[in-house]
Amino acid sequence: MLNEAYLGLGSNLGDAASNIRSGLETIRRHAVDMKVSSLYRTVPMGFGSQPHFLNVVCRIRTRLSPFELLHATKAIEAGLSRRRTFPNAPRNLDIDVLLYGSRSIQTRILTLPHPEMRKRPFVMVPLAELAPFLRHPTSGETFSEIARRLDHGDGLVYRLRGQA
Ligand code: PH2
Ligand code: MG
Ligand code: MG
Repeated sequence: MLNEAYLGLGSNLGDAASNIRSGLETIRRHAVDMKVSSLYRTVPMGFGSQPHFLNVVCRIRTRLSPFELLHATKAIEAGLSRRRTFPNAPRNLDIDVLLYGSRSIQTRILTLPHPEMRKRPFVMVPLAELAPFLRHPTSGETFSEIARRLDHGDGLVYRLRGQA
């Protein structure tokens, strides 16, 4: 069975653009097709004095289950030698599963839809670029409505170019 999933990628350590590019290349191997948002430069949220992030969101169609997909993203992060020092520390590459169809999942290792996504301009702006009219599975709002409502003043989210 093919399922549609959305993933968020972020990097603020080392060569962030190249980390995101190689993350995307590996994700592509787990997907029958993939569409990637523009690349965004974003202000770090939740942790002040850090380098800026590069963020993208991608949509894939995949035969992997949600847990297989989560496992794959962890393997890709580990392959890019992400150092887990402390929560929200700078990272080579962070890949978050945002959505898996309209599934709601609540387990210790995976919560879908991603519980923080609606608060995060660095997720919602690229997501609204890919799927403006798709609705959040639990709130029912479209992604463009959510993105518009979020405060992204002061260069919080800055579109760099048309494809990561
Ligand atoms: N990821 C976080 C916390 N804060 N801020 C930005 N701008 N981009 C991120 O990817 C990000 C963050 C936790 O994973
Ligand atoms: Mg994250
Ligand atoms: Mg993560």
